[in-house]
Amino acid sequence: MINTIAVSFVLAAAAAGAVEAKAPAAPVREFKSVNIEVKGNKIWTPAVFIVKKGDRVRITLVNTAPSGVHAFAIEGYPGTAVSVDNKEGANTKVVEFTADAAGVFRVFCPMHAPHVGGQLLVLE
Ligand SMILES: [Cu+2]
Repeated sequence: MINTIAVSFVLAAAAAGAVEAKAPAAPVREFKSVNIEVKGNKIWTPAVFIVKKGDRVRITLVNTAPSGVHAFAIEGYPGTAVSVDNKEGANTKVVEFTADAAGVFRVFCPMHAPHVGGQLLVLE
């Protein structure tokens, strides 16, 4: 009788463990990048984002450049393009996506060609 109860308890515990053994969610890689201006050069800094394929990526963008609105986009990742105002209280936007393709992708401001660019590196 005691053995039967003990076996039942072990089986129940094993079943409970099996329910909890789900695949872990992809990690979220968080970044904050600020747009600054140095002697007329507009720069998102940091401008290099290194993640692994499958990661969820969240980049908070803050525009402090006095020249006005600037944009942010990652070539090859549609949906990452946003414009960010520089007005206090309205100068932050969040870009979020899944890094589902490995490689090197250009980060740039679609509004201003001479903007200092960056890179998204998605590792296999
Ligand atoms: Cu710009």
